[in-house]
Amino acid sequence: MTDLSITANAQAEELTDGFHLVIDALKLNGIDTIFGLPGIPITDLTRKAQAEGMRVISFRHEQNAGNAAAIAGFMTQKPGICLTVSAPGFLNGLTALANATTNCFPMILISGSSEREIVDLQQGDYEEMDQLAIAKPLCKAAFRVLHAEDIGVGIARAIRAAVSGRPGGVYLDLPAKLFSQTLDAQAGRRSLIEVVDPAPRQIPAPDAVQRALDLLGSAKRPLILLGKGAAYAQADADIRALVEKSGIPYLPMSMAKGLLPDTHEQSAAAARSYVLPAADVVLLIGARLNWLLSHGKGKTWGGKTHKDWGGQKFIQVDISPQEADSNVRIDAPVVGDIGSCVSALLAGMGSQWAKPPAEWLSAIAERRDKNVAKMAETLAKNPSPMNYHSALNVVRDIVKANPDAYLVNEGANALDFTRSIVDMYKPRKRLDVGTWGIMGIGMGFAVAAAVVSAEPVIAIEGDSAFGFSGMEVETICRYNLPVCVVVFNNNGVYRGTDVNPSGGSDVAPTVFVKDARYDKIMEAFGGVGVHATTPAQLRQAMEEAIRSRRPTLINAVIDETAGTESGRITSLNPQSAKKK
Ligand SMILES: Cc1ncc(C[n+]2csc(CCOP(=O)(O)OP(=O)(O)O)c2C)c(N)n1
Ligand SMILES: [Mg+2]
Repeated sequence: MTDLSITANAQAEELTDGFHLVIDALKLNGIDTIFGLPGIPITDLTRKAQAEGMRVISFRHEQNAGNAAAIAGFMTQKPGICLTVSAPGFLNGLTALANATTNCFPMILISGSSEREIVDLQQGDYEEMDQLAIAKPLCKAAFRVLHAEDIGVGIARAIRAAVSGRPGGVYLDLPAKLFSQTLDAQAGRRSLIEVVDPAPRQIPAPDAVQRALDLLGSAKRPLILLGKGAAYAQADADIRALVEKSGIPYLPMSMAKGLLPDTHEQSAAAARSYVLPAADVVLLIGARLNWLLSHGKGKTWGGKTHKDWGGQKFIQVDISPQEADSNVRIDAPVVGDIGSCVSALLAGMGSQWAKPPAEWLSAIAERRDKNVAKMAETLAKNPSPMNYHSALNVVRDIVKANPDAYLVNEGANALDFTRSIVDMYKPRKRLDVGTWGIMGIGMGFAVAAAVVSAEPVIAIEGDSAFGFSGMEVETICRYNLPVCVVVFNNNGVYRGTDVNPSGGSDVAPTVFVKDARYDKIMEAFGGVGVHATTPAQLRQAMEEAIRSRRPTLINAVIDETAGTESGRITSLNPQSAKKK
């Protein structure tokens, strides 16, 4: 070796570059997984991240990678990372970023982008797009890094923005040129930031806590509503203690199911339509009064018309001070992180807290028992073809026997029936369409749940819902994930029975190919495909899937007449004033 080459080697060792700084910054902050899809300019970033020991999960479409990142964020309280190429890849990931923000899931969409000078002069670069400007209104925060020495700050800001306060989606724009910029290795290391306390606790004000307790204590018919925010908080023991110490009946929102086991004696889920209008004081914990709760007013709450106040007083525990009064008056806002608020409420309740009046509890129990008995009768039927109930009776048993399994769920009827029939037993196990009722989360969520937890995943999918992310069964097979997809195949969107009103040869807009065999898609990639037309076949296939942990897709044939338009939310469909 000549002296010259020794010097060159020594120099090479002392340099780092944009690629490595991004990876080092993520790793320094405990982020060990990237969900993404390679291409210019981030292909080498995916390779180098894998080489540096990160888990890089490659998808077939960025929206699914984005959904995976978002739900990984929900599960772990760390921002899930989605990595995409510029313009089209970025846009494909953007739906997931916006959905994450709406649902308060922490994620960071990192997209490569084209040459700033060319993009800004609109000179027609490869995949030219002003991505930062487009992302800004759709997420919680958006940043761009132009110099390698700022990567550490960029990643730190993105992490803080994603997880602090109300969590959400963050966009991080990394122009192609950044990756090959070099920096002295030591200076590079010094430029990185290990974020201290990224989601600081926010302690509620004592007077706000007292106001809430005074109101709650005065209630004759109190009710607790647990939202997704309560599930996210990972304050499971305190939340359970609060519910049990207060003796107050509670309702879990969809993704809060399992925070306490759905079979808990204080659950009022089976008497929902009774308790909402009848309650006089409602304690909202990490639940927003949006459309999913009929905006806290109207007939659901005992109001006379759809905008009428039902007369309830509300206590709202939320991380965001702006949430109160969004729809109706909040009499006692408690602002802080859910964990701190719940423990403050719990401490303030002391040891003498009086349980709610017995009439209230027995009125709920009576309705609940009646509805549960009615449901048991329906579930026990065995019609041919299968309907939602007979198929979900099986899923209900399988989830009961495997409480650690994740349940991913999307569709309309396939969603609503699953939510009401399948009990959950542990926190954060139910992952679904969330605030928007968005289709397409299925396979992204399933992949992330399996990758993050290594637990089995059951995905109950409407046949339409499945189509939005169905190609990811290849991803499930490629990574050999313990995912059991059950497609509830009723030949279409809501039902398979619509006919073309014009009499033309096209089928109706809601109808798919009849008797499709979705199980064959899984077989194409080496997984297990099962065609199930009876509950017994469905049960056997699901049991085997859980036991074997092999990627499985069960095509569960459901009566095509069984569903209703939009499932439980038929009333949201606008009606034409014109008769034909
Ligand atoms: C991204 C997106 N596109 C469209 C919709 C409208 N939509 C709501 S549910 C649904 C599919 C319902 O059919 P399926 O999944 O087969 O469930 P089923 O009711 O038939 O059980 C659609 C298309 C949506 N919610 N999200
Ligand atoms: Mg369907």
